Amino acid sequence: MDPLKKKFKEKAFALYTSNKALVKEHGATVVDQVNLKQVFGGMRGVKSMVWETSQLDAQEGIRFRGYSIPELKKLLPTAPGCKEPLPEGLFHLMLIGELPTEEEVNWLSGEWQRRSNVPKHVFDALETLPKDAHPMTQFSMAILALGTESVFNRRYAEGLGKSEYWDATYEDTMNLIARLPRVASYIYRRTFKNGDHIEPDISLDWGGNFAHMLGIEGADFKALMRLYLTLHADHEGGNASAHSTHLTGSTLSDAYKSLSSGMNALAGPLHGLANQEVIKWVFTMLDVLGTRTPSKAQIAEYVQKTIDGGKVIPGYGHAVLRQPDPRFTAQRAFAEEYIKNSDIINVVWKAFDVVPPILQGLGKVKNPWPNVDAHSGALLVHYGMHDFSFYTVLFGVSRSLGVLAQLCWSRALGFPLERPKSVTSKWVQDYLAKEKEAAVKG
Ligand code: HAX
Repeated sequence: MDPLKKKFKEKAFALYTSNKALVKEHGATVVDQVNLKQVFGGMRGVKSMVWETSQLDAQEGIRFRGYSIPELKKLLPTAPGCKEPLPEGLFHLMLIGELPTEEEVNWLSGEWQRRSNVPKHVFDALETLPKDAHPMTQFSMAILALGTESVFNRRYAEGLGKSEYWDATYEDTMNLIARLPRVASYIYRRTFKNGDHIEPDISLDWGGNFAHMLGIEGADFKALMRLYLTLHADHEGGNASAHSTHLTGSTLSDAYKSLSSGMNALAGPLHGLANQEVIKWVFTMLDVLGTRTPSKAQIAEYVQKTIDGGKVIPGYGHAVLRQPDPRFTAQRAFAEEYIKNSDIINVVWKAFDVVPPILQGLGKVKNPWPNVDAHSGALLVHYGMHDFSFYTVLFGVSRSLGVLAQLCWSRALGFPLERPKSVTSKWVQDYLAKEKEAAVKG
């Protein structure tokens, strides 16, 4: 058994045992109540699932196993000569709840390299799609095609016992994460670079090798990819990509089908596709205004025009957060440190000053601040990646780290099939009528 799996097994067994006792003793304790607004309003804030790898605070933002992003930037191991954290380190932290040593992170980089071979039929399957199929469609399909290798499915068919589900899921998780950079860069190069593919560099770490295979060389882009893949990895369990992965996984569907579900949710413009929409919105604005260096007043006017057209301002707002997203702040700090004077980044920074007061003025937007997607496109454009429709794939490669680490936990903790109760509008009307009648009767 590999050292990471061995540690996971110890931790998971301990938590499984203590959770069983906890639910036995306190199973009837009420931890939340649901009102009608939440029933009709996308279940905002309803505490109804367990997610071990990270937790979101509305004011403070995300904490991964208790660590904030600024803390992780200091504490996670880095690649030689690079200041940004290695995403391998965050995966280790999310999976077993401990900060990794440099040795442990190097082991993980090597392990993912060892497992990274993508079967030929996955590339063949991608080649059946037209080149202009959206990269997220290609990505989701490629993940399903990788699933022919599922260890869980093979062992389940052979009669795998419940107590071993986590073991096979760990194997699928490690294989799948290891293979995603190769698959994603293949999609990028076939769609945007005439199928001129780049072989992996096995001397590099997971994120560095991904940057290399995308074909954007230079230490700074590798640093950006390591940071990007760390920042987008997890955002607790209720967001649409995490929840879709979790829900599908709860049927004992394998890690590949579960992640593919999550990626389909990420591909919506209210979620991960917002990173593509932000940069499209910015460039359309620059075209309409006829300048690459608009004033704040010009941006404000365009923001108002977008809202008047019945559209949202992409990259702003959040279902849970009520402050600027620390993932936005971390990307801004990266730009301040690595990039001197970029027109496109200046536009994003001006928008940061202009958009929130306008959204606040609408009186209905609960969070007028930028989210994770407001900044990432400008950084990618700066380093020469102008292919906006690929951006959500980058997000997806990163998101695999959190949702698959959690899938291992869900299996280890024996989480059951998810099955909340739904009601009809008629049921709600009848329920309210009965309540009224009961109140009248006293
Ligand atoms: N621009 C204009 N109006 C906005 C807005 C924005 N950025 N954000 C919210 N609103 C509007 C909503 O559309 C809603 O209007 P109606 O009542 O007329 O329907 C009202 O304000 C209340 O919405 P809310 O409660 O503040 O926000 P929700 O929890 O319903 O939705 C969203 C959260 C992220 C979907 C929303 O803020 C939005 O559409 N933002 C723009 C898209 C975006 O950036 N998505 C990415 C979010 C982060 C993420 O998941 N990344 O992957």
